[in-house]
Amino acid sequence: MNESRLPPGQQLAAAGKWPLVGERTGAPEPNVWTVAICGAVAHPRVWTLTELRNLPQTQREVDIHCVTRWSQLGMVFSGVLLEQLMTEAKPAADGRYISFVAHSLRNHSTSLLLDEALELETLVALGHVARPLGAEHGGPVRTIVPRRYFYKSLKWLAKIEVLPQDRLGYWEAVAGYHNRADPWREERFIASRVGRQEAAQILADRRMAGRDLMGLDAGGRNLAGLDARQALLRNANFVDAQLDGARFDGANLSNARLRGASLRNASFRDADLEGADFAGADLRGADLRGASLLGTSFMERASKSGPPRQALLDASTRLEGLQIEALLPEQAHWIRRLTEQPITDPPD
Ligand SMILES: Nc1nc2c(c(=O)[nH]1)N[C@H]1C(S)=C(S)[C@@H](COP(=O)(O)O)O[C@H]1N2
Ligand SMILES: [Mo]
Repeated sequence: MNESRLPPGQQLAAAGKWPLVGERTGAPEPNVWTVAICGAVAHPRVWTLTELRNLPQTQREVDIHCVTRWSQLGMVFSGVLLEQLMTEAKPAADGRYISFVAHSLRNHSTSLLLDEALELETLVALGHVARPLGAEHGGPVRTIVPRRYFYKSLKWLAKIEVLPQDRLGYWEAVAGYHNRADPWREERFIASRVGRQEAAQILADRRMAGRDLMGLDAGGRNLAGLDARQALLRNANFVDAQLDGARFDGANLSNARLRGASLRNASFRDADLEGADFAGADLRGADLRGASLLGTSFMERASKSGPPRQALLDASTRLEGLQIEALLPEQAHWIRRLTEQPITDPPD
């Protein structure tokens, strides 16, 4: 079954569905799209798309795993193996890293150890299921790096740089995503940006609004009424915290852990809740309108060790139909059932 192909903490996206994540379009297309190899290589060079298409093509079935907890298995991509291009370019002895740079407004990039990129059989992909790659998914050309979180797969590839030293990619630098990104080891984030003393002070003052507090550890804390509007709380730990009436409007809680938290009447208007975990949390009276819920979980999967933990939601929990559509299938199914049959008593 597919279960064994699913890394820890991931859930399947709906069959045939390929969510859009990150930048939605590249920069305006040049007349002639090229992919350049430069940096620590003996033979820097530039390929046009036609030249890439005329190189030997490889087809691969790849499972993709987004750090925001959705996976899609068996995606079929075709294109040129990075190895082929590197054989022509001949990396120098000191070329240890490889950075892929996008033709996009923010010059998005991501990097890998060169040896690792080759060993993982990185593909410079031109097609998806026998069709040209769609522009929203990085067409005409993107990289596909199997067995790494999908943020290592760059859309709109323009430049491949071989480097003696690593250059941190966009999400790795801005969002604190882990630089190796192995989904089987759940390498989602680097350690917290907040030191222990600073964290203690922040929790004592309860001043979180607008601050960058990635990975903050607030597990088990009493923070009722907290103001964390617009705070950057990716990967923060609020497990079993008391957060009744807390305000997280506009905050980024991507991949935050909120299992078992008490969140009655808390507000998450327009917050980023992608990949956040609310299993067992009390969300009665909470307002989640406008929040993005791709990969968010409210219910854990059934396990041998007992019944799955489920968040407590009822008719007073504010969610829009469209948001429920965006949830992963198992979650959406469960939430729909709940809204038809509201739960009023907390399970024990
Ligand atoms: N140029 C560019 N490439 C990117 C990103 C981005 O924002 N810009 N986001 C990354 C992330 S986080 C993911 S999950 C995948 C999403 O690819 P998709 O939109 O085709 O699903 O692209 C990766 N590559
Ligand atoms: Mo991602």
